[in-house]
Amino acid sequence: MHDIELRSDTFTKPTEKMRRAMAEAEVGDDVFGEDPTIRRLETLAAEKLGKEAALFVASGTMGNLSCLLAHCGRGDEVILGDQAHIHMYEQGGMAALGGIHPRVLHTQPDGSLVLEDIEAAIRADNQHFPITRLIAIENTHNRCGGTALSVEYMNALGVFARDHGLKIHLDGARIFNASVGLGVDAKKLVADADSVTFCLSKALGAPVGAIVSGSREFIYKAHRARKVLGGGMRQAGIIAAAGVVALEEMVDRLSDDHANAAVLAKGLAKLPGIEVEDVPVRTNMVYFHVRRDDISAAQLAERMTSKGVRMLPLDPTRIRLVTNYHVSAGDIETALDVFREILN
Ligand code: TLP
Repeated sequence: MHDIELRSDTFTKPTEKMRRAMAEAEVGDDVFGEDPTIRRLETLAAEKLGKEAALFVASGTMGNLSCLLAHCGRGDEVILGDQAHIHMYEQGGMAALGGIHPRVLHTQPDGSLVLEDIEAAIRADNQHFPITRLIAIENTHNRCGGTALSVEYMNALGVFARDHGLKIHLDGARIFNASVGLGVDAKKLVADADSVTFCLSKALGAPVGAIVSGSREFIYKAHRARKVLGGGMRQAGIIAAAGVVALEEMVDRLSDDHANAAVLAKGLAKLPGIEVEDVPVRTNMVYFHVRRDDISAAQLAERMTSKGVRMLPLDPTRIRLVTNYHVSAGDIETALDVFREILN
């Protein structure tokens, strides 16, 4: 039996078609703006999101930080959630490298921030305070179980931000999971965001890379930020080629991952001492708690791994599972059999 990899969708490997496209990619020096494959990827990505322009970056983290640096100067403030990936897992890059001050609010279980909470956090014009510039939001929301924020919420946030003279950055690492999960065009989900990052190297299966998108003027600034972060890459069309295939061929199939996650959640919920976290919109993640005296989350993960099913324990009781391109419906049944064997 092959290992069933449920730790993350970042483990996905490039498809045969991606590898072929990479081998055959036309390339040039992208720092001179002369890599045709990167240009093609950026044009395609901007079109998919209904934005004027896009920029290929090395990773989601680089994309988010390039955007924050483009929106904010030193001493400016960003309002974001305490469960946001940018806050939890990006080394505080905005503060470390940009002198940007985070204003952290409670993330709601559905991944949203309450507009009244944001309003209360906006700084008055006073020499003692930083200047509030930006709201950062995440969709799908990783630590909130991969659930998706709705178009209605994003629209309301957009109206609110414009009323208060603030910009919105969307960490849309998995924005196409949100779009497929909600059954709405990604364009609608990002229409109110001034900048968006999404990842090619997660559920979409490309080996490397992410995209930043926004207005032409914004992308000009993000491009400068990418350069100072060391992200000016030369013949990177060789990796962008896989990104083109990811966007053209790997979006619609995300519904398979979501269906597999739903089956997994349902099966797990039947096991003794297992509490599956409910989410408003199930995409490709399942978070659950091990509430038993005889086995901890780490021990369960270890025993599952020894039987070929890999998962990510996050704290003493909580485990994350992420369905992905390499996990079939049959694999889900196999994984559930192994869970039953260990827990029943
Ligand atoms: N998330 C990864 C790792 O942090 C563990 C994962 O496995 O989920 N935004 C969101 C919402 C993300 O989930 C991630 C990565 C990023 C940004 C950062 O992307 P990379 O890893 O490309 O820098």
